Amino acid sequence: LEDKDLLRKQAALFPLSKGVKFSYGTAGFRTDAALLPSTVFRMGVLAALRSLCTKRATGLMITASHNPVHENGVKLADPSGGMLNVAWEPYSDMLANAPDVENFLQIVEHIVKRENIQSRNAASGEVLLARDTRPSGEALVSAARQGVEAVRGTVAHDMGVLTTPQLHWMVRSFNNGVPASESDYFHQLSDSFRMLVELWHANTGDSTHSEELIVDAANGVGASKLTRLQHLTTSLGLQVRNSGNEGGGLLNDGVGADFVQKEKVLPHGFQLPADVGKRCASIDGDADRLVYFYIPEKHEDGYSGPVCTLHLLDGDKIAAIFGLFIIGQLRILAGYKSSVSDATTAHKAVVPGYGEVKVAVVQTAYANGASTNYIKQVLGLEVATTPTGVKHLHKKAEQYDIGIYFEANGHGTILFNEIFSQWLQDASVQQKEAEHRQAAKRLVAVNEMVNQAVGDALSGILMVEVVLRYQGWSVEQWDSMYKDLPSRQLKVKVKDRAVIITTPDETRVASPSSLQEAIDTEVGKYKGGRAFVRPSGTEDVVRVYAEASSQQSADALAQAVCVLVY
Ligand code: NG1
Ligand code: ZN
Repeated sequence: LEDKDLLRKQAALFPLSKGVKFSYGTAGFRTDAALLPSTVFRMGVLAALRSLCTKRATGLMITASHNPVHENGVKLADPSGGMLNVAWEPYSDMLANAPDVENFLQIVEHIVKRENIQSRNAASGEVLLARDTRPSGEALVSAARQGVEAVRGTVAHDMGVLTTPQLHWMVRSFNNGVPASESDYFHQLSDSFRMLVELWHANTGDSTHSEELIVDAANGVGASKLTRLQHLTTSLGLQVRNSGNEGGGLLNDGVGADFVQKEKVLPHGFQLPADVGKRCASIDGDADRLVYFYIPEKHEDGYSGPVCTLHLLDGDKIAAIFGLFIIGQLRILAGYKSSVSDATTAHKAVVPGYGEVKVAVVQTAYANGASTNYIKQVLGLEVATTPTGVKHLHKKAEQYDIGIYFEANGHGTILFNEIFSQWLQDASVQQKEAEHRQAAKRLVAVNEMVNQAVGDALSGILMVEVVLRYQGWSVEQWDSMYKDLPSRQLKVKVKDRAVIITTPDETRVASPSSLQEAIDTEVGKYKGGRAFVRPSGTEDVVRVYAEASSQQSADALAQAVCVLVY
């Protein structure tokens, strides 16, 4: 590196907090905001090095997603707009934990050598910075900026307060040489939404607006962004609650997608009986997760455990309705009469002029078993499974012409591969039949609208709303695509969660093997039972997941497995 003295001087301003061990984990560093300045400064340095190495812009986001407001975190975006390349994760751990400045400099040197990073004089590295609405964010962005600019030859651009997916989108667009401002983001989403709505009108002649969607914005950054999106998309009826405005509630406190998905209870700001039957959604603190829910008219499940007042439509159900739409459009292109598959027609979409379009839904072990069955058996789509963490799902989804990926918690998107997306563009003008051109146009618009960099609650909402209109479905009708198997997710605090090592697909414990044997014995006691445990990558806990044929059994199985872990 050209200017070691500059780096030494700046690094000395950010001494490591004592007694904390940092780990990049599933999705970046997260902890109490007060402990983070040194980590964020150092990640600024790493983002700069990654940019110099790839000769493209990278991104750095200050957020702790669904975690409490006093916490914060930092995650890096790779030049593609996706998560930081996993090969670089060990560098982030090494840098974050370097005990002193000299040690830190040695690690920087090591990275520079190993990655063959050439020192440059002109500004050749660029890092885009952003933060969510946490009060600690401003100071941390400043630490990040100082880190970036302590590496000679790189500049930082502060993009202000954004959702995580907006920053990833910007990095991707910036590197692709297309318009990349926040207003470009909103226009791209709303223009393609409008296009999809117009193509729907053209089909049905229907111009009625469905009932408005009520969104719980987790008192976070998504609230103001949704409002802005709404101004641009007049036909999207939207009501934002939990917007985090002054005098309102706290970020992620009894609100938001994580709370709703895990606890399955109503977030603050939603009431019985006023909200019964309404179509509702929750996003998380940095707006990269989305779940839908509604309060049913009456309860059929007679179970009197913890009060379950809402019906949840999680990431699995979002993946299912997206899969339904995609396969429907492909079937039109393939020349099938009906867009819905039935027993007599093959599920495969072989499109004249392209060949077989490879489509898959990518899930993790947390996907509800009923969703996997539905996607395979009813939609006829391939289901691929990866370990937890968007970086794994994203990578897998990239292997298909269209890869739909979702974690049960609502993080996911739809990826189109470049060759297929080019073919669709051509097909949207060149296909002979108007019906075929329209189907291609719809898929082109979906490709534009749905964030290609990372899961995005805003583009996810637009997509769900479009598909519901095409299907003519209410939220209840969507919910009835399949019935979730009763499940329970719990977490256990243990002395050292690293003791538990799982198989690569995370469905079994590899070590200690006695634990897996004991889990097997418990699972064997329940009809249709399934359970697994894994150490969390973002919290100091071991997660326990169980499914069974009744809610009571799922609860009991999860409890029993917790006892084994403890
Ligand atoms: P961990 O803590 O590793 O389980 C959680 C979520 C992931 C992912 C990350 C990042 C579950 C079971 N796990 O990871 O899916 O979203 O946080 O936010 O929901
Ligand atoms: Zn998030």
